[in-house]
Amino acid sequence: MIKILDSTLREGEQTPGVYFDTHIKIAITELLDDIGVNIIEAGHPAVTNQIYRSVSEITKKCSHAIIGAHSRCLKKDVNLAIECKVKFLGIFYCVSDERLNLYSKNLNQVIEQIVEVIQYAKDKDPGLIIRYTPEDTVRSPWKNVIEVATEAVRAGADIISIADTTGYMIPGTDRSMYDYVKKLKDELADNDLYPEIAVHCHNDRGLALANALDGYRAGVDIIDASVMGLGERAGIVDLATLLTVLATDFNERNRWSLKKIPELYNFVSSYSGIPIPVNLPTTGKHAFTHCAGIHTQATIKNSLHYQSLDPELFGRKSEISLDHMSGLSSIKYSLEKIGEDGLKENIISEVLSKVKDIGQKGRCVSLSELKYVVRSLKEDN
Ligand code: HCA
Ligand code: CU
Repeated sequence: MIKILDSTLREGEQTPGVYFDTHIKIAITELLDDIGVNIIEAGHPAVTNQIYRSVSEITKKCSHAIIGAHSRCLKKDVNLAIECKVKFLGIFYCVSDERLNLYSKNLNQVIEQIVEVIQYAKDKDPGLIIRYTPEDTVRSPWKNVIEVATEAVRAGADIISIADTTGYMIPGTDRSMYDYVKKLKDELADNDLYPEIAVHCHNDRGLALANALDGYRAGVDIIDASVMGLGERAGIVDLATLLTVLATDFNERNRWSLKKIPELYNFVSSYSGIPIPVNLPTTGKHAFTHCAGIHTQATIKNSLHYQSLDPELFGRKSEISLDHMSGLSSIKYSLEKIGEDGLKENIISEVLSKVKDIGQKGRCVSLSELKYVVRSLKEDN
């Protein structure tokens, strides 16, 4: 069964300008817990005192999910995370040739440091789940990745995460996450090593979800995501879309309380100051709203004509937009909704023209506005 790691509080807080107070982080943790994610990456305690305090507060609250911290490959970062009493530690260190040059270190020196820090963390807390991530995994030389992953697992890492740090992978090409996961699992298995494998996919090319699903099909154990895909640059995998696709199209039914998702998204949007894009799948304002006359006419008869997901999954309903695209069927449907179904045909046509006029100014007519449109037309007639 796939595990979901939510990184809204860590990667998500790396969105420019986003900052969550401790009590907001606790509320987000509780909502994530209600939804049923497995691991919550709560922050990197070495970054600021506030993050240190929030991570410690979050671990004190009872939670079903495993609470984790992010850490550079340094004992001082590990110490701070352990002080916060996390059960999961994500250590990252890049092994691309360019980075090694930048640090003026060779691969062996870096491996030595990684092994030492992982062993140190395991000694301090043998129950700690350790993930090692060769940052920018997929653009680093394969030889470096396999060597460092092998030694990290031998030193005690439980999870190796494949980071597509720059959103570089493309399904079905020689940059396929599916092939990458298979190859990594196979080569580690050749050495009798079977760590859990995670994927962390950035969305620079808009392919984060596609790559994460590629990883899923190749048998990864953990997928990283965040609310609205918040994170560095174009962010990472959007949590709601990931859970929806896994629950409806793959073998992960009934795993998550999807009805809680709108509450989580509205909350995170309010306190991050980042609006939910109207066209974001499942959570966007327009995710289940039909507009053009042909669409609305068919949808009113049978919502499946233009929908392959059931809005009820998220406690939502299909909606019809009233604007310059509307036709008579949208108008009649909406009039019925406001209890005005007995109007004469000439008034209905006038309502349609008025709605189209307003729509041409670039806005939609809400049902509450429609009542007044009808009232004034009735008075004129
Ligand atoms: C970062 C980069 C990271 C790390 C992922 C991980 C990435 O912000 O430190 O530690 O698993 O995308 O590589 O988010
Ligand atoms: Cu990242």
